[in-house]
Amino acid sequence: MNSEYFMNLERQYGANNYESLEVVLSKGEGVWVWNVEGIQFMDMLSAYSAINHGHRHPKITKALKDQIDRLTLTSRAFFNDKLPLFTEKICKFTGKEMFLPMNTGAEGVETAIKCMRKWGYEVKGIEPETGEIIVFEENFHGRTTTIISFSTDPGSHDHFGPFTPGFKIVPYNDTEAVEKAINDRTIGILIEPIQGEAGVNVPDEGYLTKLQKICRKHKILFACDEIQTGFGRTGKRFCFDHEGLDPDIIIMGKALGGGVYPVSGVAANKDILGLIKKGQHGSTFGGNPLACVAGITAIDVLQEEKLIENSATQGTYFMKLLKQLEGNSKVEKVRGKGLLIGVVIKQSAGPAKGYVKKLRDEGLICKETHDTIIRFAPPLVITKDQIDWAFSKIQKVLGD
Ligand code: IF1
Repeated sequence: MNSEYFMNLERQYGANNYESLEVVLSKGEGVWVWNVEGIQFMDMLSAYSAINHGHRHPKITKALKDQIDRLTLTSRAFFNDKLPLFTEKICKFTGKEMFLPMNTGAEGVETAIKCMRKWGYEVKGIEPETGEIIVFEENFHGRTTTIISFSTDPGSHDHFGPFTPGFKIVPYNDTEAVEKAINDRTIGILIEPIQGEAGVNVPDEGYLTKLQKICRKHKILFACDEIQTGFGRTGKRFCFDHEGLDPDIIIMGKALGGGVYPVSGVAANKDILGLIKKGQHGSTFGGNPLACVAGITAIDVLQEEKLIENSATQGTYFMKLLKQLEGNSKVEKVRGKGLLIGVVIKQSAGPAKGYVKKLRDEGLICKETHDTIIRFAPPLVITKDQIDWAFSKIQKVLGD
């Protein structure tokens, strides 16, 4: 059974909601993956930053195997002996007082939206069910019906209505637009510190600081979606750390699961998260012992192996190499932070997808976003030698 067989089988029985790159993976280790024919590729996508620790990190897989042999799922009808340790771990890691665990990123965002609204009505005194959350053009926060209600991407949004009201969409990287959007029903701001899906859209330095200040001035909440940018991806613990910020709500997911298991959640102080009372929110799988062990070990490995520091070091090095291509016949611009890097392909050089296929043929897999941007986001365990190897392939495909 070769790659063709598997792709055809999926095309026959699977819903067509993806246009996957034609590579059928069956094994992974560290920054490397292998297809069913045994050909090796470097993973430069990391499952959209969920594989920050590399594929099958031995400490993480061991912890999960041990836990699988003890206890996997209890529901929150009962306590288990891992969730308390996980909540403590996250609170110490984030500096927040409370944590609410969920599974997927979208559920984390939904949780944040519910918390923000409750705070808006019960603390800020906005008339119930009328509040507004400010969000940004080209945002990506997930796929639920409420979240796609404020998506500006027609593919994510159109024909999925009726939509959830209560969101005001303003341009990204524009503080005036935010000021103008604020009124007496405004609850807060929900933002990605770097817009991933929009094409690794890095805002101006100081922009997030200004947003936090605006929030404090108007006594509204500042919520950061760190699902893609968190846990070292951008060379800091969270992306907001680049500006020394302290968002009221931190939403995390992806890499929190150590590349194995869906783990997400929201961290905030008691004055916000404490408003969610018994029976008002939850999840069958959220906070299960397996998820908690994944989360605990993911944070331990991040710290023990200094993956955040490595992301900063290798990210700076990789960026310096890639910048050499800027302004050549194919590359318009290179942007990003840490190991979250977007390469903008010139319109005249044709669609990014063609280069993604050529890179795959060279043994490096990545993914385009929109028609013109290639995202490079390798696991944070990547070494300098591996970056050199990757760059030699990238140079071959994107160089003059
Ligand atoms: C797909 C994009 C990345 C996210 C942020 C919440 C979520 C995501 C900032 C939801 C998810 C995904 C989902 C994945 C592709 C990927 C993606 F291209 F679609 F935008 F990473 F850039 N907040 N991002 O980036 O998390 O519910 O998926 O766990 O195929 O939809 P989720």
